Amino acid sequence: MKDILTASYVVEMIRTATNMYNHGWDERNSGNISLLLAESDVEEYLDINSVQREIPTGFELPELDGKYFLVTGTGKYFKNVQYYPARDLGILRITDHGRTAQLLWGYTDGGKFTSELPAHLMSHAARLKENPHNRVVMHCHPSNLLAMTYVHDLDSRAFTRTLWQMCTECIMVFPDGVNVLPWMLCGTNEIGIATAEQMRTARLVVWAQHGIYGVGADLDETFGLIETAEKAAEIYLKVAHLPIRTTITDDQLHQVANHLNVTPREGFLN
Ligand code: 2HA
Ligand code: ZN
Repeated sequence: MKDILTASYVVEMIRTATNMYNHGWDERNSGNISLLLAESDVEEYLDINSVQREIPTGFELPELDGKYFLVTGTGKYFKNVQYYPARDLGILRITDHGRTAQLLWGYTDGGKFTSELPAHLMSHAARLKENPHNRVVMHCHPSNLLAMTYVHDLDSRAFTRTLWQMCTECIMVFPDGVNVLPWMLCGTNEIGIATAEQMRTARLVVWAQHGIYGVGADLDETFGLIETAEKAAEIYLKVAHLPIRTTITDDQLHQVANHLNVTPREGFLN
């Protein structure tokens, strides 16, 4: 069997966590990533009949039974993942109607999956219904998006419109917009259910005064989605306190969308 540390999905996960840390999005133990794996991807590197431990998830989600995920560990620092991947990452198989995660590899210090597993797995289930190619759920604490939730209207339409107006290509990268949840207690099934519900209509969900969730078909695409929204929030914070003399109009946003063949979220443009 091949060495799991050479698997492209493990290598990419390590690079992504490191890059997110270097962007300042994941201070201390913040942030978490989950990546859906095909059984064939896992079998190449691990004996899938050799379960190291069974860990209760604390919720039910029958539609993910039999699915495999590479998931960052709870309490682990993204800056360290590159040095201790077998300790800070784990490969899980979901069973028992979603109630149990079978650990096949990782969390070697006796640790377990991220405290935000409910939001991750519920978001995977919700997004797979919208896009069968979805593989990634990513959470982090980018400073500008977070800051924006203190000074901007938290209505999803208003928040999205502001981001779209900050950089011409935002509407191309997230035509489905951004959904915003008010402050809620993190790490709970309740915030997981609320996040998954918002994921039905957008691939980005902001948690006010906390951070953001992004989803996508691969790690690069999902990173790029969050990166683009964070850049727009940065521009917003640079200009919000200055007299605004010009902006991107709705007519211009329609022109960009038509030119790039994307459909903006229904009702978000005038
Ligand atoms: O501790 O970011 O939301 C990881 C988190 C919790
Ligand atoms: Zn967080």
